Amino acid sequence: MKNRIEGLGGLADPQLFNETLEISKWKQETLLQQLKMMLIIRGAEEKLAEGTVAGKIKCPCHLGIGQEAVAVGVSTNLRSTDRVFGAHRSHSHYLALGGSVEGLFAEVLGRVTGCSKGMGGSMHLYDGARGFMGSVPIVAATIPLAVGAGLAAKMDGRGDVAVGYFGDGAAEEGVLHESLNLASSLNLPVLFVCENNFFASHLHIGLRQPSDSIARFAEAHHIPNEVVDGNDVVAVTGAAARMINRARRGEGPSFLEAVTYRWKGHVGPSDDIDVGVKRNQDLTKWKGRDPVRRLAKAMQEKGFLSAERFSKVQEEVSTFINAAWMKAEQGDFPDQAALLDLVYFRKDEKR
Ligand SMILES: Cc1ncc(C[n+]2csc(CCOP(=O)(O)OP(=O)(O)O)c2C)c(N)n1
Repeated sequence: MKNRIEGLGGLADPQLFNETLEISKWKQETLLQQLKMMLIIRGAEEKLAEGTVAGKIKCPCHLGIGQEAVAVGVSTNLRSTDRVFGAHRSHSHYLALGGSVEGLFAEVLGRVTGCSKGMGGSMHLYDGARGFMGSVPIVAATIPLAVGAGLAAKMDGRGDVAVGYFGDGAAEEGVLHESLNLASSLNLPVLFVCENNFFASHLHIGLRQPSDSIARFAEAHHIPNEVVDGNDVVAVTGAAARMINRARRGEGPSFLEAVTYRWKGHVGPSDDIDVGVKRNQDLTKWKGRDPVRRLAKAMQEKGFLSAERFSKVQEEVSTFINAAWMKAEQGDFPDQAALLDLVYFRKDEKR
């Protein structure tokens, strides 16, 4: 197509940016926590894939396997009084803030013990105590909610920030542009995080846009922005730290474009090789940019993590995930009355 530019350059090429991470400036303890969290997110999503294949999960699950570094890098810089909003692919956003794995599993299994009392499923996760104010599958709908939370945080004056996660597809909704405009005009403490995984459902960005870069929209609204390798947890952590610190200091919104890729199809456990012209070859190449492997390798090379310790961590995570699944399966289903009691808000009711 005429006029098409490749704004992301090398970041869009999975044969590049797959080297070992540069971790020398980072604390071993933080890196180990990040590695564990990425393993938990991946393990939990693999369990969800299994549960779907086994017919135990009835709700649609949008898996973000391959994209773990984004939520983990951003969340490393957040505190529980910050306000975070996700979308339809938000298991990682909820878990990286410390959301309960059992609560996630119980939710997708429709049990009362779920994080949304079994009424929401995979796309309506919530953990207010940890600052996860919810995910909503109406594409781009949570972006203005994050801006509203940013306005509230500014009025409260405690240095809290609001974060809105969304995909490259959501950037095609007008509300993103209205949200960027308002956040910029009112100088609100909002971090816009775009996980650019190139696809909106089944359509590649090359078939939808004249450029594969999303941060260009932030430029138009005079919002400082960075484009990073979204499969490098250290790069994401560093960029998010700069942006969140600016927001806490009252210096307004920022826009982080994290370039990544999802290993699974748009929804459910299959690879969806049918989704785009080159996904078949690209998927294999993108697995070379695996965020978990790259961090583990860097830690091993620096002597921060022995092969034995890594196996032990993987084993611990796997035991933890299996136990959470078994417990979640034991939860009760909600009463039928809950359909009306929990889905509609009644002002006069205590919850
Ligand atoms: C307003 C609205 N339009 C369309 C859809 C159907 N839909 C669900 S996800 C999706 C694609 C979203 O792509 P992106 O924002 O890039 O997120 P990703 O799935 O890549 O994580 C679409 C079109 C929807 N849920 N809401």
